[in-house]
Amino acid sequence: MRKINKILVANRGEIALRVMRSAKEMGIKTVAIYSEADRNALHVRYADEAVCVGGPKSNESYLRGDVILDVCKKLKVDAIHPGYGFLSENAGFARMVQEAGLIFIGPSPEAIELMGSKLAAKAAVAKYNIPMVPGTEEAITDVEAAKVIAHEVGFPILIKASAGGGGKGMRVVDHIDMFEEQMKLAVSEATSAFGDGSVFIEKYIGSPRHIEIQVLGDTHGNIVHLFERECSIQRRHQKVIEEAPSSVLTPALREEMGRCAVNVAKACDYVGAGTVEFLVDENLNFYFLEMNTRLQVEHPVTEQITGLDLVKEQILIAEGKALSFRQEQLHINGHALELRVYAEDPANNFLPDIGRLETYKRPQGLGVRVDDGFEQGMDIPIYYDPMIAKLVTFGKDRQEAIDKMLRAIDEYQITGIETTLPFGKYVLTHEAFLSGNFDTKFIERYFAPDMLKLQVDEETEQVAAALTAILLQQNKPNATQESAGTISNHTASNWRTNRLK
Ligand code: MV4
Repeated sequence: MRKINKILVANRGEIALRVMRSAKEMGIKTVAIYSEADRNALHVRYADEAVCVGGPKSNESYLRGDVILDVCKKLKVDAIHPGYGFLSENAGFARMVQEAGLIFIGPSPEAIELMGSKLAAKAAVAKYNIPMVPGTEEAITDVEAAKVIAHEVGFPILIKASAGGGGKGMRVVDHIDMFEEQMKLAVSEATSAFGDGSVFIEKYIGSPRHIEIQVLGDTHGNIVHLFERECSIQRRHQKVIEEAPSSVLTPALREEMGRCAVNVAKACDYVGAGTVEFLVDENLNFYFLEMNTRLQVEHPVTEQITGLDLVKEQILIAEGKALSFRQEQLHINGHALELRVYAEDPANNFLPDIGRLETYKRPQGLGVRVDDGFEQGMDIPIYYDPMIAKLVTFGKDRQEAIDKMLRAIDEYQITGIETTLPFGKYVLTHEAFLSGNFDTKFIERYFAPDMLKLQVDEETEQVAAALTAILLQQNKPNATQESAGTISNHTASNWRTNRLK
């Protein structure tokens, strides 16, 4: 047991703020680090102390583990929270933190390392009888031997990089004739991206859902799961909308996947908050993919349905405390959605759109949570992830969460840059999303940029119809100016905000 009095947050933006808020509630002092591009950032102002650690580029600042450790020594920091991205899944950094006598708020370097290799992860969990996609258990090196295996597995197959993430080094092969060429491409892509050319084969699951399970493990060997998040709405391996719970899991399947996730965590003696990723096919067969050894971007949806503060739990675990609840005490309450608001232009192939937030007004009200790191007038720096905010809604059921999200999107006012808000509205009103019957191919299948134009056209049409009605009303001899004026004001203001999106 080791009391934490001061935490350095080795991150920026919304997640740095998110972590500091929980620390503050626990009476823990906070230290921010920042780059030259983030001098005026909110996380810098929020922290009790803040130190500039270098230039705007990540590898000059947020990735400088050595500089960060120096700051910790100078400011007598007890623990480092890495957030997500940057150093969060760097086993070498976690080890350096430990060796400096500090607490890394996360799993052991060994667990990070093990789960960083997909092949090692699959081998480690194999003894727990976890369902996995059929394929090779080891890296393939010999093309002819690999072809034999590909035949056994059956085409189409997927060649994956063991060190991979975010779909890099992944190749679908439909026919044996293409195998050798695709394998060579996968190996060279993996070598240049990860410095490790190990690849393996899996049966290709054509239109899977991506469902992940949140787990928490303490240093006393207790591990629980906090149910699932449905993350199938993705674009080029970047999640766009997440929700909890999933509309397809039955209580029995949820329990089974939860038990598997807990076993995956056991297989690497997992400590802290982690996420076990599964693919789920159209017959609701599920397969373990990999484990993410960090707090994830989309953790708020789990917080909303469980009532737990995941950052607080991480900190308590890091202090050596035992989990204060057992699996049987955890229940799903209500439904939560998260829309990631990116500074990208959905009408222009999601091109990153940098610039100043000329107008920035957050939606508010019951069941709406905005995790962000910006204020009106700030510039979005070009050096980092273009996510502006996570818009989270929570309702008694899925429909209420959707209604709140649509209301919140309309209320959100952002000008100066294009955002993915209109794209979110498109998805949230799409029949496939509403029915719950969708998978990772949703965007590919249903979205083209001109659909947003249609959406705007529809709104414009509605406004035109309303204006016509008002004009007709005004022309009626007994209509009062006042009532017509009220309608017109309301309509005009809606028209303006809708146009801004
Ligand atoms: C797969 C798959 C189909 N079959 N594995 C993509 C990133 C990496 N985490 C795993 N990924 C996939 N693995 C087999 N055997 C399809 C994907 C995949 C995907 C997975 C989750 C969410 C979105 C995705 C988009 C394209 C492909």
